[in-house]
Amino acid sequence: MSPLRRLWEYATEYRSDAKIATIYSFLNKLFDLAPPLLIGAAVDIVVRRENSILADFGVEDTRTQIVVLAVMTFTIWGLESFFQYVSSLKWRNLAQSIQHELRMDAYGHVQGLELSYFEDRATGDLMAVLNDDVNQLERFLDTGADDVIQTGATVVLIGIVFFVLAPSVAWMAFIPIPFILWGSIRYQRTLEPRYAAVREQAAEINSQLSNNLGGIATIKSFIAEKREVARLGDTSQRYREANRSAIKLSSAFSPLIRIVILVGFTATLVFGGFQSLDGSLEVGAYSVMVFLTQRLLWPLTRLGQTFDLYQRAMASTSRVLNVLDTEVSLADGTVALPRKDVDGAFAFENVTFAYSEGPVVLDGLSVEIPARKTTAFVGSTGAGKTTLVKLLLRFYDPVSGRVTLDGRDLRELQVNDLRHAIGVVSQDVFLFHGSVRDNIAYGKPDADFEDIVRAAKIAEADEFINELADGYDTIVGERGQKLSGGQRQRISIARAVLIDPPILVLDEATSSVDNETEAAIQRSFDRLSVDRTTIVIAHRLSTIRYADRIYVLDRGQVAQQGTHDQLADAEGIYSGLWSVQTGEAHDRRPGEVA
Ligand code: TTP
Ligand code: MG
Repeated sequence: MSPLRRLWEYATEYRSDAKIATIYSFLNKLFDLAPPLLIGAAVDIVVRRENSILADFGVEDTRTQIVVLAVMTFTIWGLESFFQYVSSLKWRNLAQSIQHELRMDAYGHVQGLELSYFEDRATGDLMAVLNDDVNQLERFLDTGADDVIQTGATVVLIGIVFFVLAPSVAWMAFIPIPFILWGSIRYQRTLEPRYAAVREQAAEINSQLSNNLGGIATIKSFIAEKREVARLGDTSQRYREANRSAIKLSSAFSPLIRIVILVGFTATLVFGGFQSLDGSLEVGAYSVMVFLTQRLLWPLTRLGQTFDLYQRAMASTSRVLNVLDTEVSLADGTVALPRKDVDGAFAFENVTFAYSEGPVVLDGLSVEIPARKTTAFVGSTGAGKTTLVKLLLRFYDPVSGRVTLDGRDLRELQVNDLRHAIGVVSQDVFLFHGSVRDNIAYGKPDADFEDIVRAAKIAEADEFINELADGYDTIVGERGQKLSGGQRQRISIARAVLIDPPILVLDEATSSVDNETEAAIQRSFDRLSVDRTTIVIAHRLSTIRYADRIYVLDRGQVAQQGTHDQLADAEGIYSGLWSVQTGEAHDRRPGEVA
């Protein structure tokens, strides 16, 4: 389906507006083409006096005829201006509305897509679609659509006048039109892939820019500035080349059209002239024809620009509509789970999972996470601990096996209810640009200030927040970059605490704070985790020492499980880790003295 068709199918609400705008454009052209006829009528009055066309309508007196004509002229030109105004108003507002709608729809849709979609696509690329590509549409709808309709109207209206005036020569003026139409369609087909390539390169630049600006500190610290400039240079060069190839073609259009038009124009001039000389064509009709041929054919030269706008807009529209057509592959469940009914017992039953095409991360994992208890996961880096959390939140579905909450498969539950029940402090803390207070209240925007402070106290964050320049109103910067790692982490703990969820997940929640602060946070958690399902992931075993049950993960499987005391005494990974962390095991080199 052509992008325009797709857009039409999409913009159901705006179809009537588009139709009205089309009518306005048509009327605008109708009144715009009237002046030559009015001039003709004026000449007619002066030459034929009491026998003029107006006299046929019953206006006998020549002076009155002139006045009537003047009133008509005034009205018609007035109407032309009026319809020019309303058509421009309608088209431009239509452009704004469709653009707004499309942007909101596309963003809403993208937000609803599952996480894996975002992992496979560069953020900058998506940004280009949601911003640049949506905006391209405006350019075409603003003026292009109006142009196309007015050109079409010109051809039809002048055609009618011509065939009424002088059918014997009229066809000559129309000779170029089939060629122009044929050429335009060919031209569009060739141009389409070229503009698609341009948009792709534009997105590429966008994603590179957003990536680089996000990683500016890394670029600087590895003195990679020159390399990055060169890399961007390459991308920009490709964009330029893609555009060049489109420009080469699009610039040739107008001149070619002009030549075809010239043929039609000259034919009318010559053959009309011959007929006129022979006396078979009225001199007046001949001059009107030559004059109108200009008005008929000239606007067609503008088609080049219009098609150019059109192609650019359609290349972008396709990209936006493609995003809108991306289907959500994680289907939402139907069973509601109000927060108050959540018990909080999770179970992984023989779960196997891999990220898209990647290697197996969880390999037939079976784990019980009892309700209202603290369950800990340890294991080497890359063992699949964070992956486990992502499955709990149903960011992904297992490849086989199932994950249940209170005995129900997560796939049955309404995903919003599920996530509403879980508070997560994730390993990669993300703060939004805004105040400390807004960041803590992110999961509960209507929270009272006292509750925010209480949550901050539990997270051992209140003290440092009060020392910030504007306290709770301090702006944290993009991604919270104006705060230290440990500060960010504590804000994200406060954020999870504030929503007071029945299930709390702490993935390396205290890994960036000092031991003393960690111990203080730990004491808060000990109070918090009473009667709450708490899942703790930590490398520092002191953090999970008092968990009710500890699972040791190794290569996507449970290697060991038990309490700290049981595991510390048993032979295995855990006791090994424990002795390293408590300093009982030393990896000494030969000859080294203890
Ligand atoms: P994680 O589950 O993130 O490992 P982890 O949380 O146990 O490790 P850490 O202690 O360092 O936090 O990743 C498990 C594997 O999955 C790892 O090999 C990387 C891979 N992986 C992907 O392939 N795609 C992804 O999007 C993620 C997050 C991980
Ligand atoms: Mg992890």
